[in-house]
Amino acid sequence: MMDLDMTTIDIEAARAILRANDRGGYTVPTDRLYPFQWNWDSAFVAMGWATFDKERAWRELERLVEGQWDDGMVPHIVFHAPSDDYFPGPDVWRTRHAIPTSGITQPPVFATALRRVFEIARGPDAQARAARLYRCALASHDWWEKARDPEATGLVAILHPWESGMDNSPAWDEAMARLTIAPTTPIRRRDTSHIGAEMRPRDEDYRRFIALVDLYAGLGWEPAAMWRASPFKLVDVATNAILQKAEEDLLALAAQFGTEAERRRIEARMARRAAAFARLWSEERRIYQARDLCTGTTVDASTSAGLLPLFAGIPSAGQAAALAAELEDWLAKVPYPVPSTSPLDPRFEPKRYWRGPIWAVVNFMIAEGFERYGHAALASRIHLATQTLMRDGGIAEYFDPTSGDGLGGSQFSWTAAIRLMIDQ
Ligand code: 2M8
Repeated sequence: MMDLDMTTIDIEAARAILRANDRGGYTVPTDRLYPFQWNWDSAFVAMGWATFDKERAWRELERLVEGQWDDGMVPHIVFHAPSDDYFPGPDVWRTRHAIPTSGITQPPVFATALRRVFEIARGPDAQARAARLYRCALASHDWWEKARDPEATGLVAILHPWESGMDNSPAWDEAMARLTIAPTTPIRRRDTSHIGAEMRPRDEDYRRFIALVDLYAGLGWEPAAMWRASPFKLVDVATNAILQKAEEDLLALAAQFGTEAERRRIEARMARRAAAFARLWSEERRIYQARDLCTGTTVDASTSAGLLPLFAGIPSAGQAAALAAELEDWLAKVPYPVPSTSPLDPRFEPKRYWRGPIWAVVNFMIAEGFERYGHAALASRIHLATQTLMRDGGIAEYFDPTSGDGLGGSQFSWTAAIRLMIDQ
C-alpha cells in the first residue's frame, strides 16, 4: 500500500500534466512528440479531467467532435493548430474537413467517456451538452456499422494499423508484410528526433503506414472505395471490444437522450456482435485473436488486445477464467502486468512500443474487465501495478514489463488520466 502523502503527490502531478498539456480546450498526448488532439487519448483524458475540472472534461469531448466528419467518423487526429513536430501532418493526409484531420479513426472510447463525464460532471448545462454529444456518439457508431462492417457480420474491421491504436502490434505483422504497395509521400519521421528509435516502430513499418495513407488519399477517403481497395482489413479484438463497451454506454445514455428506434438499433448491434465474438476465441491459446479478412484466417498472436473482451462483458465465466489463467502464465515471465504482447511469444520486445510494453489505458480496461467477472484480486493487482509503475517510472507513455522503467514520451496525458481515475 502506498502512504497517503505519496498518493496526494501523485495526484497533483497527474493534474499538473493535464494542465500543462492543455492547448485551449483540448489536451495533447504530450508536448512535441504528439502536438495535436488524438481520438482515444482524449476520451480517456476527458474522464481524467472529470475528476477535478468538470468544465474542462466537457470541452475535451466537444473539441474532439469539431473534427467529426459528416458521415459520422471521428478521426484519429484533429489538427487544431499547425506544428512541424509531427509526421504525417495534414499535408500528407489530404482530407477535406474544415478543421484539418487525419482520414482514419481510432478505438471508439468516446461514448464510454461521455457516460462517465455525464455521471461525474453534473452541472446546469450537463443535460444539453450530453444530449448533443450523444448524437455525435450515435453517428460515430452508425458509421462503424456502415463503413466498417458493410457485410453485416457483427464485427467491424480496421483498414490501417493506426486505427487499432496499437500501431506495430505483432498481430499486424503478417498482413503488413504482405503489402506490395509503396509510399509516394517521402517519409520524414519526426518521432525518432524526440525519443530513441529503439522504442518506436521501425522504418519499414512507417513505409507501410504511409503507403496505406497514400492509397486511401488517392481514393478521396471514400469509405466504400477504401473497403474495396484495402489490402489491410483486420478484425481487431480491441476495437470490437471497446466498441461493444461503448454501445453499452451509449444504450444507457439513449434511455435519456435517444428514441425507441435508436435503442433497438443499438441493442441489435450488441446482440449480433456478442454472438460474432465466438469466432475470435481460441480455445487452444486461451485468448481472443484477430481475424484477417483478406485471407480469411485467424492471426495467431497473443496480445493484450485479446483480454479486452472482458471489459465489454463478452466472455463466458469459463472463458474469463481461462483468460485469467493465461495472464497468470504471462506474469510468471515478467513481473509487471499487462505486457502488450505475451512474453511467451517470440515477437515479444519489452521496450518497443506495442510489441511488449505496458500501457496504463489498456491496464485500466483489463482490470475493469476482470472486476466485472468477479476476479477482484487480479483486478486490484493490475490497478496497483499501474500506480506503482507511475510512482517509480514517472507518468510515462508506456512501461517496460521486465524492469518497470518508464519509456517513450514523458508527462503523458492519458497515463495521468488513468492515475486520476484509479484513485476515484
Ligand atoms: C501512438 O500513435 C501515433 C499514431 O496515431 C504515433 O505513433 O504517431 C499510439 O500509441 C496511439 O495509440 C496513440 O493514440 C497515439 C498518441 O498517444 O500515439
